[in-house]
Amino acid sequence: MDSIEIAVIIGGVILVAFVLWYFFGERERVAAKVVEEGVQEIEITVKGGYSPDVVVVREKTPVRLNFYRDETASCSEQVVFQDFGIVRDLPPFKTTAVEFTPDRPGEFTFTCGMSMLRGKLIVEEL
Ligand SMILES: [Cu+2]
Repeated sequence: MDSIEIAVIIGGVILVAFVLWYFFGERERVAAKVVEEGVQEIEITVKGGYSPDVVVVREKTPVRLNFYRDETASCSEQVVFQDFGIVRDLPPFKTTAVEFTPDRPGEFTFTCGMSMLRGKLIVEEL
């Protein structure tokens, strides 16, 4: 085997690993990114569920969750953060920002208006 063959084999292995990860890998637990003004921001797609459905943020730091509702199914027309007293309408095919500052660490569920779709907000201690 010369080095080109080895490189091709290694490339193939990496490609297969990527495809397996892409289609079957765990995709939960996405940490929000901290943008300039110190806001933790993340995009969440709403389509028969929330993607990602586990979002990790830090406490006592403003959070902006941008929900993009990619459907008209009435199930997802509201998002509810019961622990934080937040209810928001999500117009279809639009991004709706939900902003608040988590005041305590813990795991908090967010749901649609009927509690059918579920996601989890993990608030980590500072
Ligand atoms: Cu629902």
